[in-house]
Amino acid sequence: MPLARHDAFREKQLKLSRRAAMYRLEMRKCKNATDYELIYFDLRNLAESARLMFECSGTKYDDVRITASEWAEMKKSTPFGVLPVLKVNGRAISESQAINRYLAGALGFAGRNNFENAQIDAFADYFKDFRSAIRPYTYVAGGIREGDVEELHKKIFLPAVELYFPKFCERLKATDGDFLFDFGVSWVDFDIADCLLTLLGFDSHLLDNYPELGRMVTAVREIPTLKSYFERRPVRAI
Ligand SMILES: N[C@@H](CCC(=O)N[C@@H](CS)C(=O)NCC(=O)O)C(=O)O
Repeated sequence: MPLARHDAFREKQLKLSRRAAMYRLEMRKCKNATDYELIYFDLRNLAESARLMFECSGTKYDDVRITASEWAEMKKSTPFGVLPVLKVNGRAISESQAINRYLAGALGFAGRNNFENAQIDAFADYFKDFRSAIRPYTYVAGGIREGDVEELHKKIFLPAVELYFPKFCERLKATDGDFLFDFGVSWVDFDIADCLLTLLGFDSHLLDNYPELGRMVTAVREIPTLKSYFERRPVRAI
C-alpha cells in the first residue's frame, strides 16, 4: 500500500477505535444511570443468573431479598404473584427467563444476532425442561418437601441427568472455549452453572461422567469479575 494511503487508512482506523471507546464509555454511563432493583427471596435459584450478570458486568443493582411475611404483603402487587421481579427505573419485569433475556441484552450476555439468541434460548429451554423433570427430587433434597430422597435420586434424578446432560456435553465439545458458545460467556452459561452448583451440593459425583460441564462450571467461577462475588455471596442450599 503506498505510504499516503497507508497513513490515511491508519488515521481512519484510529478514529474508529476512538469512537468505539467513546461509545463503550457512554454505554457504561447509561448502564450505571439505570436504576435496577432485583426482588426475590433469600435464595439463589431463579434470581442468581441475573445477579451474576450484574456482578460480572460491574453494574450497580439493589439485591432485595424479602422474607415470607414481607411476601404476604407484596404478592398482590407483583405482575404474576410470583418472584423474581426486576424493576428497571421503577418498571417491573416478571418471569426469570424474561429477566435473564432482558439483562443479557442490556449488559452484554446475549448473542450477536437473532440466530445466536435463538441458540441460547434453545439450550436455556432445554435446561428448564431438565429442571422441571428433577423438581420432585430437588424439593426433597433441598428440604422443601418430605420424601424418600434416595428413591427420588434413583428414579427421577439420575434418569433425567442421563437424558439431558449428554446434549450439553456435545455442545461444549463443539466449541473452542469453556462456554456453550464460541462468542463468549452468555446468560445460559450462568443459568446452567449456578444450578449445577446447587445440584453438586446434593450429589458431589454428579459431573463425574460429564467433564465438559465440570469445566464450564469452573470457567464461570473463575471469571475474574465474578471471583470475589463467589467468595462473598450468601451461602444458600438453593
Ligand atoms: N415461571 C416463574 C416461576 C416463579 C416462581 O414460581 N417463583 C416462586 C419462587 S421460586 C414464588 O414466587 N413462590 C411464591 C408464591 O408462589 O407465592 C419464573 O421463572 O419466574
